[in-house]
Amino acid sequence: MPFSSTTPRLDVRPLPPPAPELEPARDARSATRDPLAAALEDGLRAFCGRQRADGHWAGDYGGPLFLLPGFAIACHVTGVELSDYQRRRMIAYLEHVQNHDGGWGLHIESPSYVFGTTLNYVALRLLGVGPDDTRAARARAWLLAHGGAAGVPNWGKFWLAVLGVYSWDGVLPVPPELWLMPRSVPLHPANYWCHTRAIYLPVSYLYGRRARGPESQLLGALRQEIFCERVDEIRWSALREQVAPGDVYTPHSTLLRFAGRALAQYDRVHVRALRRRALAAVLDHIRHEDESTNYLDIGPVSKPLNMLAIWFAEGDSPRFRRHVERLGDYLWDAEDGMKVQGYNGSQLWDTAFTAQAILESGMADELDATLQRAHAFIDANQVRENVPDHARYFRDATIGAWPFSTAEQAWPVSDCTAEALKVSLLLAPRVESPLSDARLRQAADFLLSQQNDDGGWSEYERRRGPAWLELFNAAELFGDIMIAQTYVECTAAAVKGLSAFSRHDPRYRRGAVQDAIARGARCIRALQRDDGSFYGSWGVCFTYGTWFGIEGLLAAGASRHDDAIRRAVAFLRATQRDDGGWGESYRSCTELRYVQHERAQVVNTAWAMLALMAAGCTSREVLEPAARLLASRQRADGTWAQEAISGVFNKACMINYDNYRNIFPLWALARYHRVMETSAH
Ligand code: LAN
Repeated sequence: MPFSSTTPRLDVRPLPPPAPELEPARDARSATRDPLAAALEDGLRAFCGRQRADGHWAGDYGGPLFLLPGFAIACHVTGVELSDYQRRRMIAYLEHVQNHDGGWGLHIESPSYVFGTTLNYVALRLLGVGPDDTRAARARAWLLAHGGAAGVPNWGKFWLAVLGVYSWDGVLPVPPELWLMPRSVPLHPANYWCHTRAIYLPVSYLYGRRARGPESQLLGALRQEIFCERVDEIRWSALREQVAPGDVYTPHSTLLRFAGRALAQYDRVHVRALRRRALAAVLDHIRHEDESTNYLDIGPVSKPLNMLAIWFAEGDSPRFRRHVERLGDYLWDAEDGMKVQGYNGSQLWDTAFTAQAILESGMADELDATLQRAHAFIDANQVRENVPDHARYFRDATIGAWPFSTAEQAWPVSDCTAEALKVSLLLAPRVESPLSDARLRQAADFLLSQQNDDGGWSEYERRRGPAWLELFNAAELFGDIMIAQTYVECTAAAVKGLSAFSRHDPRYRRGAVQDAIARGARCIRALQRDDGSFYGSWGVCFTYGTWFGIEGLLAAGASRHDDAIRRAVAFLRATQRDDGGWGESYRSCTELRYVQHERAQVVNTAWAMLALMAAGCTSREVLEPAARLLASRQRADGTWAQEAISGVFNKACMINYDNYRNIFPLWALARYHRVMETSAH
């Protein structure tokens, strides 16, 4: 082992301390309070009591089940040590999320996949669980009954290949040479969706070097355990195109198969000097991404992959150590065990929503200290400079924008910018040092710079490549991941943000702002489906998308009587359940049609209520049962319990937004009170 006394260790990053306790309620609350008013008051106080001192709300951002194995493999290959406590807690998590049939899904609510089962089985073993342990044995039985690891999706193949239990010949080629092409070639990774690009980067490095971890007895044992075939009899190259059918969301296209074969041929004869140049270029990009994000990297997949690439390039170097230091930012230790989160958190996003909920509640003065801290967090997390040499590294100018998590992660997002901009304007009158006009203008500039040609917005970057690049999607598990797409959520948020900005600063780039809003609104209209709904790409699902669609159109100046608004309202009315609530299954996201959950969900109910009330609905008959349903699900301590998973990405993978179950019921109840009060007068 290269280390002895100074072995790098994994450390969970501690949360900032809790915010000071709230002042007690001003007036003694009467015992005969209206139960809906009480639900709002008690709920807001309870949730505000969970704020951290730096102003944000922390939350568990787990859900996907392919992240922990990546971390476990990266730590194993590079010799990063986990404490006994961490191992035990991670094993506890894997046990907690194991399905009854012994396998693991793509995410915590998914049926078992070969992908999830292979990777989490390997993770269990790397964490020290023996092959005869019941959890391992049940998982292996499921895996072998489903064809074993041979047919694991491509992403699983490359994780197993760097670990050293799968041949790189079985992985679809990921040539680093693509980075040397002119950027004008559509296939150049610069034109991909940023997450795909960020993953292609280290994978092409590891593939280009055929990197694999040190051989050990454990790896020898794993090779015996995870395949149905004898390993020395496997024809690896035939496995490139073989994927367990149950795992496939996007089948390989003929073009991809053809390209894969051609590239595999090239790989056998590749020009050495070209490969060296390509690897050097890739490494340069990896270092840039690492340094410009403080070694957090854009997400939980590229993070351990970049760490591996640096390890293979440099060994136990200072850069490698910096990587190890930031692994812990992705870990979350909770009742269900220790997991790797989908991001380094959802800090900014949750804070911006919570502040808006409070501001709509009539309790803003009482909760002023909470709002001051939220402002401080939003202020501190605006991105204040572009990443160095951004254009050379295919990054956009991002000055003035806001990220989903923290500014140091340095990957701002359109809708996060829009929500933060909006809430900064709302908070301005009550805070001592509101954001300067110059900073607000930078945020507006960012939004203007990010509009797609179709008038819509993507999340991180404008769409760069042609639609046919989707034919090269080699991650069968997901849909639409090759190029940035236009989303109703991002578009509506950007329109809302720009229209709030234009009221505040009407003269700044007036023509451009108005034009962007009008084009955004046209795009939203084009995204509306025949049944009046909007498909939500980041929340489950049509209730979420429709909430954004409605509010975006209204912000662009549509009247409540606009046909698009009426159709969206009719859609929501038609999906309301007999108990007054709304409840959507995550299958809405994958099946692209509204799928009722068995039970109403507080988060869906809140989104639908917010949307209806925004659209001018004041009907007690519609809203009161929904509000009562929210109140009836509230716990004695004022918070709501976790229900079904409510976030999604790439059509197929669900992700947990821990704070949504509190933020949205509170926001909906707040709006309900306002609406009922005004309609009573
Ligand atoms: C996120 C998290 C936040 C989310 C919103 C801001 C809510 C959304 O409105 C825009 C898209 C964005 C920023 C988003 C994009 C995709 C992410 C980064 C994630 C869902 C978190 C995890 C996911 C990332 C791609 C996971 C890594 C796995 C891959 C398959 C690449």
